[in-house]
Amino acid sequence: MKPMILTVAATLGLAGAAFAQADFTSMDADNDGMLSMTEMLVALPTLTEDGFVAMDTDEDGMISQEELSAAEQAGLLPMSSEG
Ligand SMILES: [Ca+2]
Ligand SMILES: [Ca+2]
Repeated sequence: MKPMILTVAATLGLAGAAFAQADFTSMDADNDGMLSMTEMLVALPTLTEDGFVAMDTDEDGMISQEELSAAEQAGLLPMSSEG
């Protein structure tokens, strides 16, 4: 999955940024600008560790807004049925 995600992230640009902004801000409970697995699970109770790792394209253990946006565009988020 990772090569595909990286391609999406590289080609996405800012296309999904506006959409992801609201979700990201609301999900970032401690406002540190990054989403932890715990924070992701609040919004996405069905998220698995594998799913989290798949989103974490730079493997720093946290999801950035760019990573969330890329995951959204790649259809990795359980909540991304539309939009
Ligand atoms: Ca956070
Ligand atoms: Ca990351």
